Amino acid sequence: MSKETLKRAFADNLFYLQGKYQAWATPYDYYMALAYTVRDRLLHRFIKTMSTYFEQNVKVVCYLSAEFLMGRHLANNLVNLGIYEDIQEVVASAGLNLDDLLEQEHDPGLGNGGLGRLAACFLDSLATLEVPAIGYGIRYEFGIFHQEIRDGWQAEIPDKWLRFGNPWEIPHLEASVQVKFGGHTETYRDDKGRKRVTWVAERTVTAIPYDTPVPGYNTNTVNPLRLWRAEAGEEQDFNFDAFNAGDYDGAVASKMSSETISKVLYPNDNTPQGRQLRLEQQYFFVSASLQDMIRNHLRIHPSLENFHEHFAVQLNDTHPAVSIAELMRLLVDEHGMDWDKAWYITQKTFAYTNHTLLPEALEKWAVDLFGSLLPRHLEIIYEINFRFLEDIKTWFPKQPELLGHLSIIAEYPEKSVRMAHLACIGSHAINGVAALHTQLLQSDTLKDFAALWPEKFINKTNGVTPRRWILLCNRRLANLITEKIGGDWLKDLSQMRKLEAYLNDQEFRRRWREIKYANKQDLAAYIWKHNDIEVDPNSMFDVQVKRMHEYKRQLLDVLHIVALYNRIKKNPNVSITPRTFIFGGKAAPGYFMAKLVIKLINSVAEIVNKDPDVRGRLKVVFLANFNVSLGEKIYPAADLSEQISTAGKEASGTGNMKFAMNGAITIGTLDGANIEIREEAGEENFFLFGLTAEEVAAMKAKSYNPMYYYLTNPDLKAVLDRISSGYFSHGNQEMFKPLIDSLLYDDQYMLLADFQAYVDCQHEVGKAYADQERWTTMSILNSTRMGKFSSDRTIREYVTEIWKAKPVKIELEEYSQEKA
Ligand code: B1H
Repeated sequence: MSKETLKRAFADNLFYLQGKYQAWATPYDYYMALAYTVRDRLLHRFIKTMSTYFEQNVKVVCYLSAEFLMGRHLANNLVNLGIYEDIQEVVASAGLNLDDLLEQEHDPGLGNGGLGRLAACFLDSLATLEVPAIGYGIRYEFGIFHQEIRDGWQAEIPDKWLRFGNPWEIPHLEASVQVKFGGHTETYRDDKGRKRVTWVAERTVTAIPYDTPVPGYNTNTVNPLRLWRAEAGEEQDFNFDAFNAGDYDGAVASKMSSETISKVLYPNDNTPQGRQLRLEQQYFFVSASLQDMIRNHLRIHPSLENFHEHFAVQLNDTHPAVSIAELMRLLVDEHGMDWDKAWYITQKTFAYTNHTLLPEALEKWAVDLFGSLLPRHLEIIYEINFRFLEDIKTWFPKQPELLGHLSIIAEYPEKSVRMAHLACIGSHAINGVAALHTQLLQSDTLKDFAALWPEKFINKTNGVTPRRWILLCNRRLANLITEKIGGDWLKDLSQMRKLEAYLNDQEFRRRWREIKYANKQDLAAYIWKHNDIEVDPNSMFDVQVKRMHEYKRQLLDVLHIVALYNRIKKNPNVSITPRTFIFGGKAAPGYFMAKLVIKLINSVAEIVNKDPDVRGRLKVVFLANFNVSLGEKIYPAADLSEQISTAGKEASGTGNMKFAMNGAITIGTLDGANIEIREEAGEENFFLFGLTAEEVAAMKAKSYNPMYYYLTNPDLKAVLDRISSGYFSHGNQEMFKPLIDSLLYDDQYMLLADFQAYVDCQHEVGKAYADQERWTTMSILNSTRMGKFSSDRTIREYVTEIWKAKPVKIELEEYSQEKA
């Protein structure tokens, strides 16, 4: 790939695709021209990858997920193709700045948070490890809303990410499939006299695939992310009868309603929306994806009997769990297979990842709703359940209570389909996403299934891709690492340990600190531009960025800020380590308490930031619209990573890993992957506080009384009283009352029980930061010891232990080598 060729292609694309001369081109035109230039280089590898898979008849991993939070593509593609520096020069020779062009790309937000971003990191690792894989999901027309802060409150703006075109996707109308909904079932006898069922649907929707190439780092592999868009089935395209009768909008009404299926991502993280449209979305992409697999399989195989030897299908939470009933329907009803054989294939095909222990987050569908939308699937689920419970009766004749515990159908409070039960029964492997989470699944959430099939349960601790989360977002650090230990760490993150040889090298330590400082200066400039707040890069950047949720306890962080503020107000000369508190995160639009916490953060910021007594020692900043690209600016600039969920509530967390890789030190509870991060970093390099999951459960069991802490801890009382007094709300004592009341009278997430331990631990953090030598050592060791949390490690485990797939080398021919 010569620079001359790239330069020529860049200029040609501006002219032929954007239709512009240089003189008239906008930065967006240049971005598009560059994107097409890069896309052309990806396509050779993409097509070769597909044909190799086909010719070699390999086993393909299919990752089914309602969310793929990919983040911007351009910089990632440059990095993975190894042409970042060349393109930087090409762009500079046109008098442009690459960073400016990269900022033009709309961040595709087809996910809520960690679950969607995990799917994206996995695709990066799969391609990097040269594993044949395809991501299947939904091409939402509107992704996660854009968040603005107005008068301190969150406002939601629709995310029109496709408005200016998307150069990264390729639609394949010729590969469309039909997806049915509603109607009823009928039985008949086939030519051999066997009883069969057919589903007479009420309506059909066309699913059109859009493929986005996903390149591996430094490999020729480019795997597809295949996202489905819903279009009205042909018969619904246009109702001429209605049209001719003068009913113009009626003529397109059913078309519009079919097309709402892929219209918008539900913006709830960790809380399911029990709406019919959500179930329609789930079935829509599941059915389209399975039909796609079957069609591909039958191109090379005479039958579906070996389907499970060629497809490993991973269910990213229960959102695609209706897959199990759909594959049964396709095999039995559409392809005439016996039930038992079909069931064997189905169980061998699927594996299920659970991502949450929160009971309210486990998906359940009312049987009536389910049956009216998917009548045949409800029958199939009843049949699966009947056969399963018959087995249970024979195996455990003396434990009739097991039937109710294990049944796919819940009877109370309303008759519903428990999707996690369906997923467990229909899969050969069930995994949690961190060691503690898997343990709690086995001892609590799914304990009856774990007792039944202990061998199905397996832990797969999450990971994140070091390409995006170090190389792309922190080039300064990446260059230093590569200078010292060479570039192999990008494919084997455990090599970062080699850097520990420089731990006592003064020059290295100085550069380590300089890099963090420079990253903090960049973030300070961003904050100045977007929030009009001046922050000091010498202060500790204390950061909590993640979705807003009560269990994540952003409110505990605020209580600490107010505690520090109270100390300053009592004695303005008190010595405290200067800190900049940085928050970011979206609240689900209907989640009142989460939105009120955003308002509180902004209200505290308003008072604290301008109080002369504070003298700049505390600054509070809420950064609007936290997303992947804002994360790329924040993680490299953080000193302290806040991972303070109530123990037992955060399944894993993945932001915790991104912070630590970039040299931030964690203050955290023994929750999710924090436990393993602490194990790897060393306990002396981690600030631990708070109740353990076991203690939380024990305290709850003994009836927890938050009021006790309020009445016995004067500092805590002063904090809550200051908020209640209206001090941060222009005298309005009602504004934050719901938050204070929830703490005093319920405190489901035990903030008050952990308050003092948190404040004390933060005091230790402040002392450690004041000792810059100590802090530097801790920072280096956090970063060098995160090898375990590369998603490459996670994916290797899935590949060998669950999917049983093999890497495949993609060879490029002469021609494509050259054009590439
Ligand atoms: C996680 C979700 C989630 N767990 C329902 N569950 C959703 C549930 O739209 N919905 O209905 C959306 C998302 N997300 C997160 O998964 C966990 O909270 C994190 O702890 C974990 O790191 C992440 C990836 O495993």
